Amino acid sequence: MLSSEQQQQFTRDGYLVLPGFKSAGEIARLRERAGQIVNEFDPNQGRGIFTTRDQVNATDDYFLRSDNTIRCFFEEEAFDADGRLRQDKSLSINKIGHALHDLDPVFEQFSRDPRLAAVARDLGLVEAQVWQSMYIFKQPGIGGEVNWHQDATFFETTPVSVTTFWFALEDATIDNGCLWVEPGGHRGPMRERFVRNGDDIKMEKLDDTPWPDNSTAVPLPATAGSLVCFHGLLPHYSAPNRSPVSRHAYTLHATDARSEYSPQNWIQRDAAFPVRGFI
Ligand SMILES: O=C(O)CCC(=O)C(=O)O
Repeated sequence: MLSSEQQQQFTRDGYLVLPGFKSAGEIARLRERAGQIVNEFDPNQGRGIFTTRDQVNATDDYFLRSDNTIRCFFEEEAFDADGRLRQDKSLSINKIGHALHDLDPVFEQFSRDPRLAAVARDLGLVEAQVWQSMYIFKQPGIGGEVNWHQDATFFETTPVSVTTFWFALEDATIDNGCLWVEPGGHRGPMRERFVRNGDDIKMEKLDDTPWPDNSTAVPLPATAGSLVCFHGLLPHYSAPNRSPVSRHAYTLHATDARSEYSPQNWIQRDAAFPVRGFI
């Protein structure tokens, strides 16, 4: 599926952009289904807000129980001082997570794709296991920043194997909060570990290496339909969306079953709900 040049690029830079990977029809079906899920979501069931600012304190029961279910999270700036939504519910949700790929037939069809399985294999995931899916809205005006992080923080394996598959469902631009990455930054250390013990969550500091700044970070604008793949140690970030247009994206996080998956990762599966690959 990938040329040796693309594979070398991934090894060198820690990421790879594949424009036009998903068709307009596939994207339209996913967007429509996400809209239905939000429409059916009753905010009184849970007012979970998603923020990457002080993520440990923001982690609550609503978040923890979204590990193997489907839940909607509000943008941090969705509510006014009186607790009322500032804009329509459909423009207030930050993301839907985290088991869409296993529990929703439309998301499952999008995520379980032989072409995706081939890309994963070419990137070194010999026995891919897909642990997490997120539909990220990055809403106009209030879309929250995603602070610098590495995905291996959340999906620790020995050796490191987590790989992110990020699909642009709309054009992602500097204005509406596209991804930023540090080319080659995946050769640096893992800085933090998000550790779960039962319902107790901790962020452990592992290394003091600073996060990238403007001198090393580059934006990754991506047209709708693009797939961006990145290495689990690649530092990445996205700015708040202050523009009038949304930036919908869908992400999958997969590890290699040949590596050892930490029993302290926040998402665990068992025989009743086994983790599966891309096909
Ligand atoms: O889409 C974004 O803004 C960030 C996504 C991300 O950090 C991830 O999927 O790991």
